[in-house]
Amino acid sequence: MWKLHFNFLRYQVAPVVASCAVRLSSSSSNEQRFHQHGFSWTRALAGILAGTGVVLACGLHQTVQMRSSLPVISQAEVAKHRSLKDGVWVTYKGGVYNITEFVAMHPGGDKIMLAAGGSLEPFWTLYAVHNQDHVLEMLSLYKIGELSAEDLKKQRDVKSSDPYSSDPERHPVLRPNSLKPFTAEPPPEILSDSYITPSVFFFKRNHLPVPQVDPASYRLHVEGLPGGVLTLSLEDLKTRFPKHTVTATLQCAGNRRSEMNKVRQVKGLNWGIAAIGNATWSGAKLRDVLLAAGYGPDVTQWARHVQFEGLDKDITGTAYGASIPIGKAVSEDGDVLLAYEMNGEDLPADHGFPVRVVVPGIVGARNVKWLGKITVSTEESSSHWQQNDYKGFSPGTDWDTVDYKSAPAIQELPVQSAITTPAEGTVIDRSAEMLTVKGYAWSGGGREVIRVDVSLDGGKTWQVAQLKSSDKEEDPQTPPPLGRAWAWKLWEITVPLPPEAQELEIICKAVDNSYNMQPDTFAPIWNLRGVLSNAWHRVKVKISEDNGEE
Ligand SMILES: Nc1nc2c(c(=O)[nH]1)N[C@H]1C(S)=C(S)[C@@H](COP(=O)(O)O)O[C@H]1N2
Ligand SMILES: [Mo]
Repeated sequence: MWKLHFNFLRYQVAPVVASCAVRLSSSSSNEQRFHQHGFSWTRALAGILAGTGVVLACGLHQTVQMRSSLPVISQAEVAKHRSLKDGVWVTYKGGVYNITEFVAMHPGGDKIMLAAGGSLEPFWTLYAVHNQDHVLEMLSLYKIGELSAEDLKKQRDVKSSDPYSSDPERHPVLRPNSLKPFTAEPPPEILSDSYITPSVFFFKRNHLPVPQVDPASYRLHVEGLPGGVLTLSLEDLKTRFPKHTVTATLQCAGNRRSEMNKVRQVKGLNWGIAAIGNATWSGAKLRDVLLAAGYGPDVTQWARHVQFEGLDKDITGTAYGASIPIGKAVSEDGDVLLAYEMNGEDLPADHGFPVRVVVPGIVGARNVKWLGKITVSTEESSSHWQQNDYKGFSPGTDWDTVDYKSAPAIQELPVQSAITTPAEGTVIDRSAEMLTVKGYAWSGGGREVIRVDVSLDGGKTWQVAQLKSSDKEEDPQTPPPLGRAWAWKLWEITVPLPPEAQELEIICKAVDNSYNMQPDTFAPIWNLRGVLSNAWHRVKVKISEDNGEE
């Protein structure tokens, strides 16, 4: 007989915030005991075994007494164990694991049942991003045998079980934050090379494998309106509705998280300053499609939100989802698009082919890609990403106290700017005499950036940068209508190198037309998920005196 004592100290992170202690007893032929011994495992295990796909952090305490030799087990035998009654067995990298106890005790552990009697790999690749070692260590507790060599070979032949295997090629210059799912940003200086960010360089933020959508059989479903369900093909979307083009900046809620992370650790991808881009988007107006689906003045009496669902799904069939307020969706000035083109071409696979929502002025997360369904509702999207992520909290809120229900979902983003060149640590030759600083500036909600201030001396003195709304030398662009400034401004300033200085601390800060400004430091805006990270951007460079050019 053996006993397991698991002490789940806490479930730290979204989507579940709860505390529980689980005591579990089970039996097997070996007498083994698992004692308390500091060992914590996080995201990946919970993602795989509890199937939530997101972060749970638990403290698990154990001492493992390894078995000396384990029996060889066939896949046919493993396949007989796919229920709590018969036991739940899975294979991973040639090992056979009896995870019955884990499933039995774990609330919400039903999703793991999809792997029962078979291989864990597809689930692993879908969810495991971090702490794989910890997961393996955890799994090792449950190991009961080795998969037969023959069956292992068969498994390896089915490589296509990797749900990411059909993800598109990406430009090698992109700097990945994670590969599966793929998330990446370009080198910052690329952003200021052109007013419109080329699609290949545009940051990519996927939560799941890129779905392969056949444009011919693609259907968009619009639900929740008196007109019944409206189903549109891609052709319908292109021909039945006027085509609109909007230049809009898209920014991830986590852009510049790495700077906030330096104050105190936050959870999330460690984005630099380039999880932002500016593109032209073309498609049908969401407003027009909702009108065709029966939207009328009476609907505003009850409808509050428009929900979107992607065609990218996790192993349980749950799609990526988000919602926006109905007012933004139906307003003539909201400019919300069901876009089928980016920068004049079909949407690239990574950016939502064939159709994505573009919600100008609103956080990236609501700009749902690979759009499959639109639902007009009294409720916000119930998706994890609307309810338990992408929200801001006080610097005093930690994972033990956070209540996701207490904060609204992020929609409009605050004013933002950053220096794209020079890069941190650049050495500038004194003989250059002049220094050019470049960057981007943008604000959410259609608020126009009206000024960018730049300092070379850590904020003691300031100069105003020149703003650009196109790539043309002279900038004859008429300003956007009030409240509809969806696109960023690039800015630059060329200044003489200060004569005495050996080192410069370059700072930029933007002001929007509501006179909102960026905070000077990150500490007061720190939040546990590292979102809304918009403090002054600071870059230190050195000036070298020795040169042969005099
Ligand atoms: N269907 C779907 N839509 C999605 C996402 C996703 O993972 N799936 N990620 C969201 C997030 S968090 C961001 S920041 C943007 C990123 O868009 P991009 O990859 O085109 O830059 O897409 C949003 N829309
Ligand atoms: Mo994002």
